[in-house]
Amino acid sequence: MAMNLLAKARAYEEEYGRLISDLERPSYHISPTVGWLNDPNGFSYYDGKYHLFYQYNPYSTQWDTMHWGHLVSEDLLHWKRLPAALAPDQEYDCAGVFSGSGLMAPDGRHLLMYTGVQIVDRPDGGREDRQVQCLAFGDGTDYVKYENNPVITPEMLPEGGSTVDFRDPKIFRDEEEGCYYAVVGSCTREEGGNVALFRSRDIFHWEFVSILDRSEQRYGYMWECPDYFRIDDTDIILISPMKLSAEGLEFHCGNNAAYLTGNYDREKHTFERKGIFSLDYGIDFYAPQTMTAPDGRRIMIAWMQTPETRHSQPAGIKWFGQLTVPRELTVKEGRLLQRPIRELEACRRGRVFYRDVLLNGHAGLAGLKGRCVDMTLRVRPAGRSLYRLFSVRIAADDRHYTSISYRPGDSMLSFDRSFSGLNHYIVSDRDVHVGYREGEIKIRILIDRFSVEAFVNDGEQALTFTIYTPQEADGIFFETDGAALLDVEKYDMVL
Ligand code: DQQ
Repeated sequence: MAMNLLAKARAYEEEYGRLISDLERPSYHISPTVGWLNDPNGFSYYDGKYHLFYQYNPYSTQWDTMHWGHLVSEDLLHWKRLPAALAPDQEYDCAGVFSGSGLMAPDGRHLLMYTGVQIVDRPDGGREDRQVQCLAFGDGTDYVKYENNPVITPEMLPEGGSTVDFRDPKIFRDEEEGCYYAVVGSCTREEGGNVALFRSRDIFHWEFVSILDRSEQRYGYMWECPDYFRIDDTDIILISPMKLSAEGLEFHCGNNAAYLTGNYDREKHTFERKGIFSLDYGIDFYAPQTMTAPDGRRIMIAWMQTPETRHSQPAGIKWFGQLTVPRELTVKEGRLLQRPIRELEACRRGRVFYRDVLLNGHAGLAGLKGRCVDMTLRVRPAGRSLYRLFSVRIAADDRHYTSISYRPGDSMLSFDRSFSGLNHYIVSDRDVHVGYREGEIKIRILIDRFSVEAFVNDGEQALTFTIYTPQEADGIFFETDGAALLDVEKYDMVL
């Protein structure tokens, strides 16, 4: 059975993946070989290459029994598709090979740690998931599951730990201690989501250490896809909390992606939280995962969709689900900054540059159009009076546009994709407060065929959303209420 499911998935993606032309896909964002993609998994550097796996159902564009798809790259930019890495072919993972992480094992093999899901009988006669943490080892292409899986079971959690919601191990090595830790997403009925910490000396035998942080019924009932890392002197935990209630403009209702800042006490294994913030103020961003590049950069990548928008698919699409561009993370004044990886700049072609363009009303500029674009806008008041509104419309034609608008009077940035061609009744607009700089704002916008990622004021905030506007809609226009000066630097992205 073991070989069959993986061999079947590999044969399927080989046969049907080739039927999808490059033009039907995003140009510089990752999409599945065929079928469905969700969370990034196993993001790691192994044997001189970046490896990136993803939650994968090759057989349809809907979420179903999860496999792991696989890509490899030397520069985080050009990705080569490899055959599917894991299939749900064991008793303990037959209902899905859920999310997890990757690392080089002590013996030099590539180690994947993932959640195995099985459906079991409940004492009351019902059926429910049972989620356990498992290992697989490989050479960078082929992986074999560990014969003594699972290595972490929910019974190792303190009393009240869920056997149903216990998933997404992120493994990391503590060089000083010479051991391994894994953070795992979990929850209790009383407190909601939490992050559980486990430790191992040899990666095979694990012990529960502590609960690092918890929702206390304020930030969602379950925390998925946790990650932990330290940048400068700040400890950061990433979480994907499920079913949050909106809080101001920071969190929206439903599934969010958030980060916790604070201090991790390495002796007591406690985390003292200082802040909790949204990771992305757009609509389609979930389940991020990070890795450390060989040069020390902390790089994050995320699923560019959320569970809520998973059914809003254009008719006839042969793939569904994209990943964001990899983003470099740094910390400034206790907050994360996110910038697209610098490697992306190698794709820039055909520079168009304008300085000090006086805008007052509606304007288009020669050379500004495109659906695979990296464009930076700098806007500021023209003279002493403050403009009331600046707006850029992208992916525009006479029926469609997607807009990003800034109102300096109340430091509000808004985007709206209502006219991007999707005919589903889904959330299409969002507002976010941005830092006030005397009416100045800088926005870097990455447009790909099916998405927009905006980075505000050098990465202080990011907003990500998908668009399925017809590709012919490639106009870029500006609109102001009041006079403003604009600098534009725009490149076509050619991979
Ligand atoms: N997706 C995976 C889970 C994870 C969720 C299943 C987050 O492991 O918790 O496809 O999107």
